Amino acid sequence: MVNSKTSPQRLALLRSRPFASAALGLALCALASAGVWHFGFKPEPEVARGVVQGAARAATLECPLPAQAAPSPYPGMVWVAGGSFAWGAGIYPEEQGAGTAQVAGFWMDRTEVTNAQFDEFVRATGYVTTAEKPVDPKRHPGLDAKLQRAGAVVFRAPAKVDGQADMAQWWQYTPGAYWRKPGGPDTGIDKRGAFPVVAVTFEDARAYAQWKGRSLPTEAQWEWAARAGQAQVLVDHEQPRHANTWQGIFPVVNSADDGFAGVAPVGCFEPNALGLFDMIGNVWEITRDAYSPRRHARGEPEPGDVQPALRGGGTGARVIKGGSFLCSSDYCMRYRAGSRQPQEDDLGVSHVGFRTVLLAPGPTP
Ligand SMILES: [Ca+2]
Repeated sequence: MVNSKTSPQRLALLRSRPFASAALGLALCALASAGVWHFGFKPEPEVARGVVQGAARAATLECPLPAQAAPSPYPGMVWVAGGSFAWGAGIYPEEQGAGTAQVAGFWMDRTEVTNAQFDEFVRATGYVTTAEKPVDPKRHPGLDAKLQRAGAVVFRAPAKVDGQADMAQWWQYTPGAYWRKPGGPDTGIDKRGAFPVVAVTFEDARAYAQWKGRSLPTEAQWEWAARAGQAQVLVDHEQPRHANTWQGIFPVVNSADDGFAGVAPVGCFEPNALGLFDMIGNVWEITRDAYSPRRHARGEPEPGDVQPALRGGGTGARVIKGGSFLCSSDYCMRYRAGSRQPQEDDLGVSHVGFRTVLLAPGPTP
């Protein structure tokens, strides 16, 4: 982002190691956009413990999905008819409009990919995710040895915060965290098969999609699907009532008025007009598009438009969409179809997941 508060030093704090790329910090810094900060609040016990995956009050472990409104030749996917729309949401600089995007029709998962679905993939292929492998020193030269350990970035709600400058107060690089242990070595996903898989990277998501014979959505496909056919620039930035976001004072008080302090199982909120669940909130979703601060309707950024930090020795970054359970009205209003953030390609985070798309003929009338 695209935010004056972002600096390599702060990013280093986030991952507790020197960043070779600014991307993750940019992504997480989403959360640092503004804020009204209040100190000394005593959070709910669930929050103080740092809920990563779980409900605030009762343990909602699954939300049964309704039958699909229309028969689908691809179970679990819905048809998104093609169209064109004006880019832009206009809250943050990187969201500004850039002309018109045209999207051909495609099929899309109606939910985020779940732990159970990802487990099928891993069991079938033996795939090992990025977070399970030590960091490649060639991709992150000069990295402290202890920080080359396999792991992922985990959100932990602090009991209190001392200013907003240090995001390491709630983001911690956690060795041993990966999709089966998304909060760290002492956590797990037992009984959480219906939750979206998190702590996966672009490479992991792409591997899953390829295994399914599918692909990851482009930013345009994703945004068009989240808009559910609204072609005009979206200006509304009200916090949605029917999505898993953060209610309260980020990051210390989460009233969880929507029922969830952490990640929710997929499909717990009303779907959009196309029948797609959780496009807004819950977890950010990885797209196939390389990130640049400016939008491009056709996907890949133009050569001169990639951030210098993302070229050369650093890793790439992809656009992620839709916000997460951490988006709040006082801090990160990214619970919108037009929101976008960069996410480092080789770093898993506890609030980032994905869904897949399929290019195939549409339903027969
Ligand atoms: Ca919530």
